[in-house]
Amino acid sequence: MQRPILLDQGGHVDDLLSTLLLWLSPEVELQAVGVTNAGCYADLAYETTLKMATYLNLEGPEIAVSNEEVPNPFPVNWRDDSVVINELPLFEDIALKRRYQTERPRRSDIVFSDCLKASRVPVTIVATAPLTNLAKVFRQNPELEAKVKEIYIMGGALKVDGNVELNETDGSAEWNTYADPHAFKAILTSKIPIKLHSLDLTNNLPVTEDFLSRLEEQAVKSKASKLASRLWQLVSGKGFQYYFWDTSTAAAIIEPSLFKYKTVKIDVTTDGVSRGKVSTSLFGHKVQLASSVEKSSVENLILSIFSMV
Ligand SMILES: [Ca+2]
Repeated sequence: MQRPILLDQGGHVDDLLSTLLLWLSPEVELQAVGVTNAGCYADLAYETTLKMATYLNLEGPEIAVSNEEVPNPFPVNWRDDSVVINELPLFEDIALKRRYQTERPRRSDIVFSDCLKASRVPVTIVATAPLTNLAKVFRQNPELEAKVKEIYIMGGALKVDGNVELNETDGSAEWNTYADPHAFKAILTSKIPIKLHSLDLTNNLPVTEDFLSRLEEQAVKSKASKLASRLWQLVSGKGFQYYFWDTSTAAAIIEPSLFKYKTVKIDVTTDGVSRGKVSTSLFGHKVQLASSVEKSSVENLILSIFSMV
């Protein structure tokens, strides 16, 4: 049986491609996708998500949106990428196609709650964005924690530097945990089992030229590969190193055996210049921290899933 999945994603290239991986994977049933105001403008990234589905003739999950601003918003230049992503020339192909989901979107937290309430089996949640919406779901419906099998979170930096470089911070936090540290803390203190995919691991997973040229080779015969290639090209090679942050987290859900985990106790700093910093703590909360993976196996899995369509 396919494993039911809910995904809350942050609208940037990495998030959009993770959505696609989970959507295309025969191993899982993607039931709902939330688009949140993380590294994007949620309305635009919502539209892009629909365009991807229309372009590839996909069917399946309800796409929801949350327009709520996260407490510590992402940089404007990242969010501005939403415009370019949404205007990808390749989407001009979809003008005459039947649009995916034409009605107005429902709010992410409502859709997630409905899915959890309706599910007869425990559901896996994936968050490649700040946990604002998911924390809201369980604040309003704590009984739904019992319906969650586990949550995979892309976020945090434990033994490595963070990636938030702002004057008012000390550089120890990763963007997803920084954007809403209180929401991260709320999930951490819940009963939901957590698998954490932090920068400690993803720093070893850069999106390389070699990988992109393999993807481009299979793009001749595969529309999903072509779309993925165009999206990664938008963000790679501009003096900025892109990583398989969210896409490797999606790979872990599709093929759990690729990753090794170790149990650690962690906590998060919620206020001050280190807000969003995740550290090990003797009295912290137990999580499974993704600790190792063969880079080539992640790349091969991603290439094989995109090659299917
Ligand atoms: Ca993300």
